[in-house]
Amino acid sequence: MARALITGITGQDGLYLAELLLSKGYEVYGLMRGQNNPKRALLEETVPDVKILTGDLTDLSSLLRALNASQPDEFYNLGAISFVAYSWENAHLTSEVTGMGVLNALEAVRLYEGTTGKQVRFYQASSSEMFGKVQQVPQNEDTLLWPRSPYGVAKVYGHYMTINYRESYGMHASSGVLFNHESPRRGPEFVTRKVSQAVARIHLGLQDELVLGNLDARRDWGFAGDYVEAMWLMLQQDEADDYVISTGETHTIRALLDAAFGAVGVEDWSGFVRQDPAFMRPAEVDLLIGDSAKAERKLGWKPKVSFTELVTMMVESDLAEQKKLAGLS
Ligand code: NDP
Ligand code: GDR
Repeated sequence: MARALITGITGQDGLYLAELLLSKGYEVYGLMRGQNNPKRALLEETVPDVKILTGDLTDLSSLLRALNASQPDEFYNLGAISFVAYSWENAHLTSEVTGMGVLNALEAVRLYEGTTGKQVRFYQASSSEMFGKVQQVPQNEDTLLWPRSPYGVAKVYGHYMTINYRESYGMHASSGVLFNHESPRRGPEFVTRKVSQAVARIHLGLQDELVLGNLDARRDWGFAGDYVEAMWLMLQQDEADDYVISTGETHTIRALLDAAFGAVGVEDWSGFVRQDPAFMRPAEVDLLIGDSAKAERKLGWKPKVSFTELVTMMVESDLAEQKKLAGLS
């Protein structure tokens, strides 16, 4: 039975990846941080077969302990401080976790491989935020990186460190440059979920308005369930490599609002949405649109869920959740 260790197990992608690997017959271990993590109950309810180990990406010895306990064939490094807006206020912490945390994970795997003689295939969760200031459209594996946030800078460090460990030590280390991917499990601080939750609440008469920042930014949004399949496919290849994972379509936040309000039959949402500079970023990533031709050619990967299907899925899920919370169902 193949074994996998996932950092970031309590996050959106950790849950989907754990479900995917369990369905393939893997023994799945998840690294969870903190002595009393509030997401433990959700984790145990969603994927009860995951074996939970405690540890933190900033603590190398905890990673080594987790490797020794799980003896994995595959290590998926999904753990990070992942909210871009937060990274300006917590630049040092973001660098420690999202940047240096990758070095700790790679180093732990290298040391583990050295003492056990086993090979561990490594996946690094890199990001389209690394592209930052628009240099080329669409963005692919060769596009110049010009990050625009402390988060983006930290991800660039982790990306190149992954490549460096592959080239220096021959490690099977791959970096997936994933564009935004969403789901009903997306954290409510991210714009898609903030919108789907608010639309559900407005529709049910539980909320009057939705306050947002920049409505003109464009993102290439896909479904998280599709994207974790790409992570797994990368580690099944004979050679480790880097891949852009995206849909190849881009939409503004305004188009997101059209789709989300449209899902509850509202065509003109202008009376419900207010802009507030508090949600604007010191430097914005204006346009993301990915070119995943390499992933399609080499991994046979293509996204399945469309933008409209994704937004509708999220609004419907939030409608059901909000009704339950408000005692309406
Ligand atoms: P989430 O924010 O949902 O999850 C992040 C995970 O990292 C959580 O499990 C969190 O644990 C964990 N974590 C935070 N700090 C630490 C730490 N010090 N040590 C160990 N674990 C820690 O992110 P997603 O699931 O959306 O994303 C997964 C990864 O993919 C992240 O690295 C993200 O940056 C990257 N990515 C995401 C994209 C997206 O669109 N979703 C696109 C491209 C890249 P806790 O619950 O305890 O806070
Ligand atoms: P992003 O996602 O920064 O792309 O990072 P987010 O959903 O936070 O922002 C997307 C765009 O929406 C604009 N926006 C707002 N964003 C938020 N969160 N809240 C608002 O009120 C709001 N109003 C407008 C933003 O300015 C931005 O342009 C996500 C994370 O998952 C990263 O970890 C990941 O690496 C990248 O996607 C790819």
